[in-house]
Amino acid sequence: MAIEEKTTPFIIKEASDNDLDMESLGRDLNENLFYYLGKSPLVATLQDIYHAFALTVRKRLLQRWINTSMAYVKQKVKVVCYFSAEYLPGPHLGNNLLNLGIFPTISQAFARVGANLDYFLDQEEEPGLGNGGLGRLAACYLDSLATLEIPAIGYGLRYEFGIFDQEIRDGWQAEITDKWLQWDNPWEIHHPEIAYEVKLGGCCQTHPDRDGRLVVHWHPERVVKGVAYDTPILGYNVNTCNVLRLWKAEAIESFDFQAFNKGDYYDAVDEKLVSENLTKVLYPNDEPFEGKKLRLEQQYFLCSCALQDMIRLHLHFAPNLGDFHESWAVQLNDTHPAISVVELMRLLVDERQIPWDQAWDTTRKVFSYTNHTLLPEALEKWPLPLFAQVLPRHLEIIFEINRRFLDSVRLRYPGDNSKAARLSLIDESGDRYVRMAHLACVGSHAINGVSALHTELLKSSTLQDFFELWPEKFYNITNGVTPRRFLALSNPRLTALINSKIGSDWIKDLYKLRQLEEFAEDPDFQQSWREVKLANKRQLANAIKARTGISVDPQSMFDIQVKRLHEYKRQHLNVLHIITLYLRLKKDPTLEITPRTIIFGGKAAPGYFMARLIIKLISSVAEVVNRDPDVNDRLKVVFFPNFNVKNAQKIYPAADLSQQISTAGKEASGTGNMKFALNGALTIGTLDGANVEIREEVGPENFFLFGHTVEEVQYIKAQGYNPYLYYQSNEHLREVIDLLRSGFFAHGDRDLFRPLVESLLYQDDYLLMADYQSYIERQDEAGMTFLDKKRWTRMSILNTARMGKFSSDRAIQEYCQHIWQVKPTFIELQDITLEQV
Ligand code: NBX
Repeated sequence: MAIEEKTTPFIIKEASDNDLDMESLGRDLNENLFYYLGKSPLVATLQDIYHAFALTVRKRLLQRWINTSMAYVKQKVKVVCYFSAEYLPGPHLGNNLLNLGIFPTISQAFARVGANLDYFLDQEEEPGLGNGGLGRLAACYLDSLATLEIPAIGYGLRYEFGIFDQEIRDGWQAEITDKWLQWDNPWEIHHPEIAYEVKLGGCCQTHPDRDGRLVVHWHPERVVKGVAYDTPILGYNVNTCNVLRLWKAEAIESFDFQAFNKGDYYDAVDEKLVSENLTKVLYPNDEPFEGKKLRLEQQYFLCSCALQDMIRLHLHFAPNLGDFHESWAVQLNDTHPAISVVELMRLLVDERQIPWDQAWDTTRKVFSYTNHTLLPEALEKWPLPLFAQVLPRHLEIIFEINRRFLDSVRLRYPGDNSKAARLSLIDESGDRYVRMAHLACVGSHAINGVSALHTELLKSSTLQDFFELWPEKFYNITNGVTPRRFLALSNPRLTALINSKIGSDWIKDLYKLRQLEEFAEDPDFQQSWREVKLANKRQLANAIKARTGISVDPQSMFDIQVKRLHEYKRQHLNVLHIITLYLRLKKDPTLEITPRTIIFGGKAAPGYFMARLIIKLISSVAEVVNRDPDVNDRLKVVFFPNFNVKNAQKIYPAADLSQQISTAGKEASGTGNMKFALNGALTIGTLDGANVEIREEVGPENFFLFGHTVEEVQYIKAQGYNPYLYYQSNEHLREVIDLLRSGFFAHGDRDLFRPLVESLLYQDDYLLMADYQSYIERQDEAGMTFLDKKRWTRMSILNTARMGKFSSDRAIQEYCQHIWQVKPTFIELQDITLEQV
């Protein structure tokens, strides 16, 4: 940053609108190339230019960020802290150009010198600091918070290795270590001066203090240092620039020379390695829950660093912590950061001697909790011995919270011991566990689900006892996605077409897309709409060819399912449909069908055998179908490797049909469903998660619905579900299963897919067999509808036009109003002098 001595001692230059003109951008780009990277344009690589350019843009963000943080401090605003163990922000450069409003000018400037901006954007390694929907939601929410000018900090972990890169080898998933930091990360600012000590393990002792009060001392087994790395998060078309603050674990002393002299060199190095291990790697399992000690340590490390940071910031400007809850609202992104409820109590009670009741009142006012799953196997519960080993003091505090909580429960439900046992923070039905969802509920003033259906199910099943106890604490806030990244940035063609009709206000107010409805039947508009889709499909077809070698026809229907691999998401139901179509073509090679390209993408948790096997199944079916002359290119199957944010931005805009086919009651919300529909894809889906609301918004006539409802699923299971009966009674289903188990797709190997087939025939927890027939019927209808170009295009336009509700801006406004009680703060861009600081 250019700091120059002038009349006042220091002035940060160019903190005004003219920092976005081409001259100043060009000058900074050259300077960064020369003086930061030490390169001349003659020898600079694409990566060098990307880097110099990123630094040029970052400078503009920092100017806005400093203005923003100073305004927050001066106006003593309430700040939202989003606590999340995962973030999937995607590449930053393109998004920052968009939000600064300079994407078109930059793109043209590159074109003028014969360069394609996309090549430079492509250089960026995305931070894969999350598994899937939950981490991406956190990133969408940071974008909306900044765009809505809400003071906010995202707190998370700076994993050195994020989610693995996926390759497909011989049809199987191979995991490659993610190296997102290998070229240095120009977006982050390392703050070694913002660091906190985090204690782990050991034991606790109680001593009287000078006044005779009992004080607890925690004697940890080890202490790790958390260091801040900040990434600026700029809003769209505003000066608000918030921050994503990620913590890296380091050893307390970076190198212990004394130990070296004493001959303990390896111990000293060991200590460093053990400490740094804490934030080495993201756990690549979404669900089910796995009780690993290092993961508990990671969770606690995040919470302790974040809360210590908030307390430091608070005490910078306030005399004490008495009004802490008036200045901060913390959202817990699932239970991963739920230990922060206990950590805040410890910091207030043990470290600042605040009376328990006051501390508890503050804590409950500060926290609120979002639940993202109903799957019982995904709920976090830590074995007591493990918990005691890592966080001995926290366990004591949990016992005390629980004692007081259960006392109040007993008063409310006299004599109902089973109620108390069900609500308890400790599961004592067998081995003892700490139930993190219960801790989050008790320690929060608000609890929310992520779609209307999910919230209803939370209230009637997973958190039923809590709902009965505190109905006023429950809210639904249906998820949303940012229209900036997932339409304006990723689909420039559609954006230009929409803008030509209704202007660009929809980027900040997605309900404005409704104005497109009046053009839904306009032949010229329809024609342009189809041309845009076709161009996007061509682009994806090229990427598919480059990544997989498979040629696909852009005129065919692009029928896409991209999301984490999971049995409940039923990618294998999609495969049953492919085999059904294949068999039809084999029986009658002259059959007229709608040509389809069925595209899959998504990662499987490395230890999830069935999910990995489903990837192998998709690849194996693809191998047979794609080269069978009887099929004659009318059916193509593609597994697009390494589905991440960057690839997603190419995929959503090219979809005709979006597959959202989870078993009803299993997908909390889904957000891919929203991204597809926003880009004009029609959905084939079940009444699950946010599909229900998407269908309501777009109209049932513009949505291909199939499958059993939640109530029907419950009923079928209660009756004693027998999937084998469906196999026996449905001839087509039987042919599909028989072909699968004959070894036809496995070079004659009858064993390869046996686990899948047997699970379907004899277990079928996710009701594929029960939903098969209605799925096939709706797929047939989708295929027929696609041939009616006018009708399809109308439906597609109406899907986009009616997506207003699914903007993350709407979701964040609801959080602000109902849960956080925070308001926007307008940020003016001005020069800053050191005197002001
Ligand atoms: O959160 C997802 C849900 O499955 C989606 O339905 C929902 O739309 C999305 C956002 O609300 N959950 C999810 O992505 N979970 C994880 O990624 C996860 C990560 C780590 C972990 C457990 C779950 N230990």
